[in-house]
Amino acid sequence: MKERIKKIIQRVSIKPKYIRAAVVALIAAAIAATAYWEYMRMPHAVEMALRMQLVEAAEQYLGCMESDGSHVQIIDLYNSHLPRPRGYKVTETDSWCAVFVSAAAIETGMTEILPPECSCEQQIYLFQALGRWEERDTYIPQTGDVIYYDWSVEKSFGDCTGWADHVGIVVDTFCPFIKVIEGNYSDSVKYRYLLCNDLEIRGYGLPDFNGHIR
Ligand SMILES: [Ca+2]
Repeated sequence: MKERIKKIIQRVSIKPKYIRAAVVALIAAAIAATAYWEYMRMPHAVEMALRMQLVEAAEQYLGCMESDGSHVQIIDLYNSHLPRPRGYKVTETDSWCAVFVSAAAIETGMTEILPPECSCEQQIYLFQALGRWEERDTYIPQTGDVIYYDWSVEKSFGDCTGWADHVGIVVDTFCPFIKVIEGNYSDSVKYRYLLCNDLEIRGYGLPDFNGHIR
C-alpha cells in the first residue's frame, strides 16, 4: 500500500521544468493583461488629448482684446467657416464670446461636436439638438466642456434656466473651483475662476469627444 502511494505521488509530482514553464506563462499573462489594460485606457487618453487640444486652441488667443484690434483675428476665423451659421457675418463690434468658443472648434476641426454659432442661445439649441446639453448647474464640468452663464439670474436656489448671456470653455475643474477661458470677457480673452454650481451658471454644452474619435 505504502509503495503504491509513493508511486502515485511520484507520478503527479511536478517536475522543476514544468514549474519554470508555469512561472514564465504567468509572467507572460501578466504582461499581456497589463498591455490590454493600457490599450483599453487608450480611448480615454485620446479623449483627454482632444479636450486639451480645444482648450489650447482657445488659450493661444489669451490677451487678445478689442482695444488694439487683436480680437479681429478670432472673428475673421469664425467668418471664414462656411456656410456661416444662419448666414450671418459677424462684425468687429458684435459680442464675440460664442464666436470665440466657435473659433476654437473651427481651428481644431471639431465643429461637428461643438457647433459654431455667434449667439449663446442658438448654440444651446444646437447642443440640445445633438443631445449634448446639460441643464443641471450642479454638473461638475470637465476640460473642454462649454459653460454658459446667465448674468441676470435671480439670486435664489434652484436650477438656472434663464437667457444665456455669455459662454466660455472649461480649462479645468479643481473642486470647488472651475477655471474657464472666455472671449469678450471685459472686451478681451481672459481666464475666469468661479465656484462649481455658481448661481450664474446656466448650463453646459458637452462636446462628444469620444464621438469625434470614432
Ligand atoms: Ca441650468
